[in-house]
Amino acid sequence: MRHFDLRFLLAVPVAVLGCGGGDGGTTAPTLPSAAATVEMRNIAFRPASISIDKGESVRWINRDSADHQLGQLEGPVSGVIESGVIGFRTQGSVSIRFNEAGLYRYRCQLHPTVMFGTVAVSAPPPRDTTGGGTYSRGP
Ligand SMILES: [Cu+2]
Repeated sequence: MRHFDLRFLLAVPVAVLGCGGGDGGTTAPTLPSAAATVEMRNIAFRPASISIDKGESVRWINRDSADHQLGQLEGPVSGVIESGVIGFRTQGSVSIRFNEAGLYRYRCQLHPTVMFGTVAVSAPPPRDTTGGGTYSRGP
């Protein structure tokens, strides 16, 4: 499985990440557990729309009988997902972490007119720092 951090993805040339070619390195990357999984089935993303919290990851896995490839990502942080072809024979998968809240649209590069979806990334509610919900006014 390949993993992309969206912020990192945009900070470096995507071509460099795109030709990594697997996790053959000596240090295994620690991947955050995916908050949501999107299956690719019957030339569609299922579910086509998902919601996660900011900082969480989405994992796309190919359970189809055709190859797919994540392409353009449109949203608060836009970019090209160099997922490469996500092969169905190996049930390939790609994971992306979303560090900015907002609505992202994406599509399959191989089936761009029929295969698309959205990821809604919500920011966590502000933490209550008043200590139990009480507060005091200043003078
Ligand atoms: Cu596709």
